[in-house]
Amino acid sequence: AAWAAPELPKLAKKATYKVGFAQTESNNGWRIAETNSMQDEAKKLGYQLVYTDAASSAAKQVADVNSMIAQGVDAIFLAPREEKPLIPAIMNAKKAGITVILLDRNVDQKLALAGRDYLAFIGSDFIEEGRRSAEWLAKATDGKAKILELEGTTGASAASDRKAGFDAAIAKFPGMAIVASQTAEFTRDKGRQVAETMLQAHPDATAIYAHNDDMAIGALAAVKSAGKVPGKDIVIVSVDGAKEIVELVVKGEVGATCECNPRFGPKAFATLQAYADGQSIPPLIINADRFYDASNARELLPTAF
Ligand code: GYE
Repeated sequence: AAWAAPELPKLAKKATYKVGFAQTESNNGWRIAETNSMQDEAKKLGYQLVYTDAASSAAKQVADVNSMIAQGVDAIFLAPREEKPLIPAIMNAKKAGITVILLDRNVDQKLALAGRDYLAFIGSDFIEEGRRSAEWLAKATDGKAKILELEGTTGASAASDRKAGFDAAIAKFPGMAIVASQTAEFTRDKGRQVAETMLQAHPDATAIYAHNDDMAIGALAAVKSAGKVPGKDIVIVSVDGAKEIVELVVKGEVGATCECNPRFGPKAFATLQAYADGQSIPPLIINADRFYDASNARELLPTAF
């Protein structure tokens, strides 16, 4: 088992900090919006930001965090790609006396615990996002749907929890079933490829649930090239709520999307400052997500990321 200090590292009060932000990858709009938000806020506060991009490799992300520790940063913001591989890096930071805040994805709570091994997790309730997507779909289809599911990155909390929440909710509807489910790694390209194969194998599918907007947009292209009419033959629901998909909801090509807001900067840095000020920080800081469908997409579009 990883070595764990009994107490969380303290953070001294300083006028300015050198902080790390260990990003997972930059291959979708959501990630770029998150990075921009973190960089903007650091700049606003006059903090030095050590930014790394793990380029979709958990191993590289571990090395990135270890290098931040070696550089003596005051604190580390980490968006852990997967739930397990980043645990040793989190424990290393704790041992080195560096405050860690996890952003957007969490780690396995049996192996490293928020509030004990790292200060806090800030992000969405992914189980709830899955549940809300399922419940919207149940309403939209009168509880009857043959669903193709595009899963996010295997081992990522955002993927496993969005699946768990969706599964639990559709279990209450005997007319709803997932007929195929496969990872498309949260990317648009794989979303299109996987949806294409699935649509060939299941020409009678009536719905697509994608764990993020990028995969949904890829799937939309696959639906069209299969000669099906999105919104009529196939209803698509996803998670993230990027402007690009909210526009597609307005157009009626995508049914709905559950928001997962990537603008972490202000909250992330405010949490760090509150901790340095001696305030007690809740271990789980959960963002409030909106939900976009035909009833509100046009009105909310200007405020989407
Ligand atoms: O939904 C997806 C991104 O971890 C919440 O990861 C995040 C997810 C987000 O790549 O688009």
